[in-house]
Amino acid sequence: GLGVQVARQAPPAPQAGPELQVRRLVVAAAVVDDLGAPRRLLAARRSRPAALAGRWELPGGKAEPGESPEQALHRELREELGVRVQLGAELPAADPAGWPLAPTLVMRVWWARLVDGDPRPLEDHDELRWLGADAWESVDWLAGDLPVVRALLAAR
Ligand code: 9L3
Ligand code: MG
Repeated sequence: GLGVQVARQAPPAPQAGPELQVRRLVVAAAVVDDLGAPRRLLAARRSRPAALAGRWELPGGKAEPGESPEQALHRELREELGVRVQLGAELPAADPAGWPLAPTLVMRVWWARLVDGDPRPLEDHDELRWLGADAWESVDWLAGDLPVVRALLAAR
């Protein structure tokens, strides 16, 4: 034959419509005592909303429009815990967009270490706890945070 190749028709691109959901970005920190050899991990117990109260999470929150994820994380840790941190590497997620929390929320997580301030539960939390090396799974993590904590354990 002449070897003429006919490209297969590509499937039509999906149309943007009301079903196309943009996921909000949540950023969170694995605050540890030592970025090189993490032993203790900081866990924070949510006080609100009621549906999440009493469950533990990695501190953080929603990035605002115009903020980089790292800027958002520094702001959240200052507001929630009253601390300044140095960020280490991001914990890679299977989906480069981050760890799924909900249909409309995806979370990215960075290792971090304190550089200034003693963490205090200033908003949205009623208790903070340093989890020892063998106790990272010892609290009732939010469902979305549990796979993240397991990946932190595997990576540390
Ligand atoms: N969330 C889950 N795990 C986390 C963080 C920081 C946040 N480690 C969820 C809880 C809320 C939403 O993301 O549904 C937004 O978090 P925030 O802004 O209320 O802290
Ligand atoms: Mg928060």
